[in-house]
Amino acid sequence: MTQPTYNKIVEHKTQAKKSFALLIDPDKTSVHQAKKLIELSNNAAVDFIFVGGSLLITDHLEEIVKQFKKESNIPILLFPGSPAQVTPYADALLYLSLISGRNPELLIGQHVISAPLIRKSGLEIISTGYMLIDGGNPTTASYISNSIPIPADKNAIAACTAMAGEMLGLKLIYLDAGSGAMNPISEAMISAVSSQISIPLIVGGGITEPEKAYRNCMAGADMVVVGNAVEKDPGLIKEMSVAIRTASSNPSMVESPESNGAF
Ligand code: 1GP
Repeated sequence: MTQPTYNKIVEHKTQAKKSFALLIDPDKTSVHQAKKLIELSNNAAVDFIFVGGSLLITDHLEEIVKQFKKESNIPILLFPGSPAQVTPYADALLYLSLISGRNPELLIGQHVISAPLIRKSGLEIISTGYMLIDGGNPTTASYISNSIPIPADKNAIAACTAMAGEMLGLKLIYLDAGSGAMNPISEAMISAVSSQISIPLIVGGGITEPEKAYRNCMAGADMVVVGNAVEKDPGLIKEMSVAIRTASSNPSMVESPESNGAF
């Protein structure tokens, strides 16, 4: 099966081009607001759109995805909190395994139940090692997942978890402090993880400042995800995009695994 969306993510990484993903949570975004976000995303050259959330109270996820497909060429990746959040109209699905937790349901259980449905959807499937990191406050993701996030200062645990994910064959690692996290993930942890893996690294959760998005990229994030802050101030889309693009033109601060002394 072809993997155009994943290939694009890898291509960006190979070219040291940092990616900006805008997260749209259908529970917090009306179809009308989504239309505005499409326009802003097109203008700011957002690289990817993630759609999903930990809960799904509303029923317009599919409508938002269709609207985006109609008015934008930006690839749409489903970022599902549950198998209920799957629609064939997106480009790809982040097939998340919560490798930071020890809840078997989110490591493999839900996947077994949803596998036939997901295959039938025809979506491009991107297996993703999803890692929740403590962001200083309980987030919906940490509560719903019934798992303990990795402590924010345990960089070696995060690095080893990501390494294991890569060696198990996962294609992306997503470090997430959870939507609306009080503390975003530290650059030290991003750097420790990034230096130990070769697959693309996504970082999100609690990023409210373009400067932080820039620093995350410089620390080794290949893609930065922002949701909550943009819901509050859609004007940030442009600023985040500029900051992430600026990082693409500067050499990353990531050291090689041999020299960084992570262990
Ligand atoms: C959450 O990483 C995403 O899963 C984005 O987080 O909504 O806090 O930007 P925010």
